[in-house]
Amino acid sequence: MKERLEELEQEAILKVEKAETIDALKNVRVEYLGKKGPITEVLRGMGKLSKEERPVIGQLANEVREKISVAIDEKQSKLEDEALEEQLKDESIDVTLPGRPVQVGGPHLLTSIIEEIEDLFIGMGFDIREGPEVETDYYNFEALNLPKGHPARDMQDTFYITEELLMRTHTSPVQARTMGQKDGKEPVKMICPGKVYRRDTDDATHSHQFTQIEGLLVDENVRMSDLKGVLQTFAHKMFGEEREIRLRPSFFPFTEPSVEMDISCKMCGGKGCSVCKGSGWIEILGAGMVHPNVLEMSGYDSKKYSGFAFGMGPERIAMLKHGIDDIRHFYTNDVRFLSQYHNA
Ligand code: 2NL
Repeated sequence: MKERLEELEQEAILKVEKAETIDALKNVRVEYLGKKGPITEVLRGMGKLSKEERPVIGQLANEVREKISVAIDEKQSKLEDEALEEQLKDESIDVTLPGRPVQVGGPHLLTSIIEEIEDLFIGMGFDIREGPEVETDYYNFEALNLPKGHPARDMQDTFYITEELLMRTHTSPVQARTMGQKDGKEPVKMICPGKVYRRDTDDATHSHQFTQIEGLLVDENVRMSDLKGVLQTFAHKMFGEEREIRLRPSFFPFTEPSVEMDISCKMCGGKGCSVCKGSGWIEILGAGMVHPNVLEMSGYDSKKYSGFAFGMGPERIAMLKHGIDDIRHFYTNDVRFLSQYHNA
């Protein structure tokens, strides 16, 4: 019996060593230490032994059982440690790996252009003003020397809400409102960016909704040379110091005299090319000295006060600056177009 127990011990220890999984180890435990196991069987047969042998074999059987049990427990915790180690290795995060790229948005090109123009004029001491997009006939037309029936109204046909309310056709009403607030006493030095509307058929260069930035400076002794100096500074900052400007006579109902400003063509340096259509000059804005009627209607004494005003289209400025050939690109919001200008 003693030999049998020693044999069982060796056998079991060998199986414990060979067990590579927790399940396999569990089977060894059941096989050797279970109720139907060989050690239990040995103990059951002890009745045949002599009085002297019984405690010796009993003690040995318990020792063998204990040794096998300890071996199984040790192996068990070793396997569990290994499993945990493995799991931690699988679940570990490499914090040095680059992150997944996230699509980052940015300002719309028109927003960037408008903010750039705003910054230039803020730098020259102009305020930024905003006003309603649904306007009265009075502020959109009357106050700007465009009485009912004036032929220039046809050019600015728009979306009417009622007889007297309409979508503004330009940002000039913001200027008329601002002058009105000053009671004809204080100077005005402002620009007003915003959306405007006209009843137009959309194509590569026309849109029924677009943006405008107008500027107005009213004070005592404001002259045409002030207009020229401010607009030249603007052109140099916006398009480059090497660009020249040119003022051509024009007509607007709200200014007299009126001019259109061109900048020299960068593509050909003034020689004439396809961009400037052979002339060497590119038109960028309209301007003029504020018509005395407009000053008087807003409460200014036109003998004491004078002013200049100008208006430009940010779409056109952006198209010239970036060589964009279709105004509809600004409004159709194709990210393949827009994302090109996120750092513009
Ligand atoms: C253009 C031309 C212009 C003005 C806008 C203006 C406003 C007041 C008084 C006088 Cl309140 N004038 N605005 C003057 C001349 C030209 O815009 O081609 N815009 C895109």
